[in-house]
Amino acid sequence: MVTMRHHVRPVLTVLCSLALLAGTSCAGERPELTSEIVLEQPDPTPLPPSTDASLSQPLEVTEPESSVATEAEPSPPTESTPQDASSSDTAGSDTNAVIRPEILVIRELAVYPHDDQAYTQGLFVDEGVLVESTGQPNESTVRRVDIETGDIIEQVDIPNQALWGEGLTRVDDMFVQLTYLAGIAYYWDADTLTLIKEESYTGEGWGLCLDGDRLVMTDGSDQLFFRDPLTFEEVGRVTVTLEGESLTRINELECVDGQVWANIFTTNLIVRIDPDTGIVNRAIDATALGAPRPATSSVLNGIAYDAQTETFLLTGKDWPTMHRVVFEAPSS
Ligand SMILES: [Ca+2]
Repeated sequence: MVTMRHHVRPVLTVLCSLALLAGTSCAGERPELTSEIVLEQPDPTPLPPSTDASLSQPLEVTEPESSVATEAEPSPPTESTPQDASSSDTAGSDTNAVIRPEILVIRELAVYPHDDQAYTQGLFVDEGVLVESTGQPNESTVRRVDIETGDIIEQVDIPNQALWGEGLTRVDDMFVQLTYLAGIAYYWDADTLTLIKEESYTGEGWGLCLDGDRLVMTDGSDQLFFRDPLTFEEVGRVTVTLEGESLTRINELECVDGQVWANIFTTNLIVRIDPDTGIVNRAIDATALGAPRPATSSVLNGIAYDAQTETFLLTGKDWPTMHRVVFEAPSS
């Protein structure tokens, strides 16, 4: 049993409601996924700005954290404990304290066209040009896209059209692209989009980004997997927690300045994760984008950081729009 101060419970409740309304969970109740299922669109419940000064206090728990990764996941690493969150801005001194994320809001700077036939699975900005990985059998591609016009500059199909393209990032002079269930990582020449090599891995492939000298990868669970960028060998992993509870269905990723931004599958929730601890230290409700969504499968997915403008680009599966945004503290 975990008890919380009544005045902070709504924060976790609202955040988790985004996932729960979409059939997912913040509490580690991960459904079995045998395919990239289509779920109902999340209820567009807006996340109110956090203006309650009392929310700056950490949650209190009566028992040490022990419920993380109770699924058939591999054992979590020992470093995944709230008290190790020294890099979090909200870290407390209580060894039982639960780190609570800062709630940010989206400020939209521009809206651009996006191919509404692009089932976006990976999104990356490469020197001002979008590089996008799309999924679905017979529709999986790697493409270069003009950010502002949405025009496809160059596109190649993945070699096996029975597979799904998934997360994508850049490593040296290559783009690395996951596949959903095949355990294959494609390495593409970043200049010519020709296939250089393949590496293999175990399990599902969802999101991918490069954090310094290691890849960060998700598989739909509550784990961030760290891999060698060239051999794809696993070099570590961490369990992701939101207010002390396992956070599952972590999808598309973006590594920025040592932190990992992530879409949470089938929700409008975007989080920032400290990869050293797995703790979510920022949370954003992207419902405010108000993007047209042509189908129930058209969930928010695709987050890329444009270093030239210090902005993020967000889109979704088959969304007709791409959104340039910044995340910031709510105005008081
Ligand atoms: Ca990305």
